[in-house]
Amino acid sequence: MSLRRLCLLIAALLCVLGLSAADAVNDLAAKGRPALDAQLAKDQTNGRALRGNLSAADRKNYIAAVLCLMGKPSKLDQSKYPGAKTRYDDFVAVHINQTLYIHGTGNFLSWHRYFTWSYELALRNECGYNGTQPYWDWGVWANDPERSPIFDGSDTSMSGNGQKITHKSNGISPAGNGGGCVQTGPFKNFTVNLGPVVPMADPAPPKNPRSDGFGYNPRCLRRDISNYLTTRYAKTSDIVALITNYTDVGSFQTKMQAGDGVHGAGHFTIAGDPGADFFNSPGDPAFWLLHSMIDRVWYIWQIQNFSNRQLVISGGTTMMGSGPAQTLDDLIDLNVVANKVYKIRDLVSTVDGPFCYVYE
Ligand SMILES: *[C@@H]1O[C@H](CO)[C@@H](O)[C@H](O)[C@H]1NC(C)=O
Ligand SMILES: *[C@@H]1O[C@H](CO)[C@@H](O)[C@H](O)[C@H]1NC(C)=O
Ligand SMILES: *[C@@H]1O[C@H](CO)[C@@H](O)[C@H](O)[C@H]1NC(C)=O
Ligand SMILES: *[C@@H]1O[C@H](CO)[C@@H](O)[C@H](O)[C@H]1NC(C)=O
Ligand SMILES: *[C@@H]1O[C@H](CO)[C@@H](O)[C@H](O)[C@H]1NC(C)=O
Ligand SMILES: *[C@@H]1O[C@H](CO)[C@@H](O)[C@H](O)[C@H]1NC(C)=O
Ligand SMILES: [Cu+2]
Repeated sequence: MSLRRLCLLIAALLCVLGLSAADAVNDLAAKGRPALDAQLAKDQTNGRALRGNLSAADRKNYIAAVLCLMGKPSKLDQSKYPGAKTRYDDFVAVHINQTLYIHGTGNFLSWHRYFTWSYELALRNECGYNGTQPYWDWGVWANDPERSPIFDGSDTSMSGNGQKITHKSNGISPAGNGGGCVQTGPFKNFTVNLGPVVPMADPAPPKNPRSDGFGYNPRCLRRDISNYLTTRYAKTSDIVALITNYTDVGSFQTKMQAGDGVHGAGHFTIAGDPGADFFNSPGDPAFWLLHSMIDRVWYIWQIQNFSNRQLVISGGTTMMGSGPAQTLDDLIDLNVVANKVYKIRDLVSTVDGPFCYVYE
């Protein structure tokens, strides 16, 4: 019996809404499932985690765990990272630290998969969460993200848009429907501590006392949600085209991160501060739902041709394009937010290596 992994048996606890919803992205996910299930059977795992839509009760549990993480002390050296006050901030600091080596690079997908999974693990192990990481399917609410269950401002949402203020474009999308402080929902009192590093929001947030962004700079969470980008680049048809048009990982990950790709569309739909700051974006608690969807899109792309889309790598090791090519043996080190350093090759399958989850 394989004891390589000990997966949590929590599948039955999750209430996945709208599972049979007629949606072309879900159809692709279903089409790839037999290959994934065959791999699961081979591994003799004793359970699997389902990432999916959460019921209202599960959303509240998820939110409570996130607030718990935001209330726990940082594990980072406070002399080097004085702005990292909380355990939540530790994740933000690790992302700021590695930003130039994890975007537009060969490790973009695997790095963020491990990062999001480590966050989910922290919610479970450090804050007693018994569910899985939910995702924000951009396509489902492309016409009106503000009224999606993610951003409707209710107590089961990730809080709503920022207060409407007069402001200018962030350079990627025109001024949206908010721009000011988030004043609804569970994260209305949340304090952003780190950054900014490269703020694109207007008006600009106050400068960080340190040039590396690791100084203490408490301020409100701001968002500037609108449907400008989701209606252009992150509709269900856009997601389907991304999954079906690109057959090699290089062109797939490049399109995903392009100016008209789903990754930027997701980030700049949240926008604001820290949402519109490439380095600091995990400081918005909706980041994790966005990156879980990035991970889901990669997963659906992978299972369209399961055996040929795991151990493949393309791209360089720095955002600016310099440096050697990325290899599957390069390491991913998340410092204090994960306790193990993995090779990329161990992080490419959601049902091998440390992972054992499927998307529903
Ligand atoms: C998630 O829930 C929404 C609303 O119930 C539904 O429209 C959507 O299709 C669901 N998505 C998945 C992947 O089940
Ligand atoms: C930032 O990266 C450096 C170099 O890899 C490392 O020594 C340091 O521990 C990292 N800090 C964080 C917060 O991850
Ligand atoms: C999951 O956690 C929530 C909140 O602590 C609790 O109400 C629920 O009973 C737990 N479910 C299980 C099956 O342990
Ligand atoms: C926000 O903070 C105020 C003042 O400290 C408090 O009264 C209120 O309950 C808090 N709201 C939430 C949602 O935490
Ligand atoms: C996908 O391919 C179709 C047909 O060739 C094309 O019209 C569409 O623009 C492509 N979409 C993307 C996202 O590349
Ligand atoms: C899967 O990928 C292999 C190698 O690139 C290719 O030869 C094969 O046609 C693909 N199969 C499908 C179903 O796309
Ligand atoms: Cu990132």
